[in-house]
Formats: sequence, structure tokens, C-alpha cells
Amino acid sequence: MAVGKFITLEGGEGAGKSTQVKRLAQALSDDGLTVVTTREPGGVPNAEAIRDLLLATREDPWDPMTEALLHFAARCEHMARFIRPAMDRGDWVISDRFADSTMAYQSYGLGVARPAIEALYRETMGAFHPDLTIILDLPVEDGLERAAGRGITADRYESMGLDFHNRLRDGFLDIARREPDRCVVLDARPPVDDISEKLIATVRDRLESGHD
Ligand code: T5A
Repeated sequence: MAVGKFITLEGGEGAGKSTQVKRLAQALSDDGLTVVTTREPGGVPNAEAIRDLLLATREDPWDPMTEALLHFAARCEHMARFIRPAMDRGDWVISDRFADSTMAYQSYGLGVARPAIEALYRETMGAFHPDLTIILDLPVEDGLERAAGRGITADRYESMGLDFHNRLRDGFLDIARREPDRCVVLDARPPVDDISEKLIATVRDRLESGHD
């Protein structure tokens, strides 16, 4: 049976993930692949309901572990109802964020211990891992400025201080260092077209050569 591929795009706020997900999906479709796109937290109605809880600004913020559990709860729904069925059909799935965001935001950013996030991952996802993760990296100030430029009110993560966002950036780079076979870091500062070109070439090089 055909099994598709799972590609994730990761990075801090305003890194350009949503922009690049669309461009990558178009390029892979042009290559003749069946491609579906999705996002986290969310992707299916039950997970989108959890997303609304997580992104709302709250007077009494979640405890960081509660927050990690909510992200994994959303991810379980997403996996069972969207990612796994799509891959079983042979589709290529591109997700705007996945579990590296929980490690970066809830562990490096908010202080949940790394082994706790790893244990949650093992319990919920088993041996499943993305085939390829692209980490879009840029200075925190640039990303926050871009995110603000979208004209949407900042969600609660965007509203956190620069120290928090710098810990995330370091966290994503550390994740890439720990898993070089899965992760590729791309500079997210150049114009959109230049990043797309590199990103699409990286995906074709890493994943399409062995595809029949
Ligand atoms: N979260 C998520 C956790 O804490 N734990 C988790 O486990 C998970 C899964 C999700 C939030 O949840 C947190 C992380 C997030 O804070 P979200 O709204 O989906 O919330 O937030 P983001 O994923 O950060 O989405 P953003 O829209 O902020 O960032 P993107 O998708 O990286 O950026 P994009 O493509 O929307 O671009 C932003 C702006 O910049 C421009 C675009 O046109 C747009 O206006 N832009 C560029 N400008 C100049 N040069 C470029 N190269 C550009 N690329 C894009």
C-alpha cells in the first residue's frame, strides 16, 4: 500500500511558514504528487476547538504542563482524523507546525522538562516522525514585526516578551542540531521567492528522489 510523506514547517512567530506551505504544496502538486496541507494546533474540528482555548488571551494563563497536554490532545485528534488517513491514501501531508513547536514553546520557552515532552510524544505518536522538518530561522524582532504586519490582533504567544521568543529560536536550532537527518534550517530573512526556491529544492532532493 502507498504511504505518503509527512513534511513539517517550523519556526518562531512570523517566520513565513504559512506562506511557504502554500508554495511548497503547489510545487509538489506540479510534480504530480497528491498533496494536502494542514496546521497545528488545529487541522480538524476537535483540534481547532482546542486551538481556540490555547490562543485566546486569558486572565489566568494555563499551567505550562496543561498547555503541553492540550497541544498533544489536539495533535492526537489531528493524527487520527487527518494525518494518518491522508498518509495511508498515499498523500503527501505538509503541516504548518507539529511537535517541535511543543518542544520549543512549552519546553524551551515555558520550562516544561524535555523528558516530559519526549514521553508525551512517545505515548501519543509512538515511532512516527516527520520525514522532513524545515525550520525557518530569523531574528525574533523581524518575525514579530512581520506577524504584526498581518493586521491581526496578537495572540497570546505573540504577546510574550523578547526573552521568551529568543529561547524559542535557540530551542528550534537545538532541535535541528540534535536531529540533523530529519531537520534542515533555512534562513528566513531573504525575499519569499528566494526562500521558496531553496525550500522546494531541499524537499525534492531529500524526499522525491526515492519516490516511485
Ligand atoms: N504553538 C503551536 C505552541 O505553543 N505549541 C505547539 O505545540 C504548537 C503546534 C499558533 C501558535 O501556537 C503556538 C505557536 C504559535 O504561537 P499561529 O497563528 O498558527 O499560532 O502562529 P504562527 O504559526 O506563528 O503563524 P504566523 O502567521 O505568525 O507565522 P508564519 O506562518 O510563520 O508567517 P506567515 O507566512 O503568515 O508570514 C507572516 C507575514 O510575513 C510576511 C507574510 O506576507 C505575512 O504578512 N512574510 C514575509 N515578509 C518578508 N519576507 C519574507 N520572506 C516573508 N515571508 C512571509
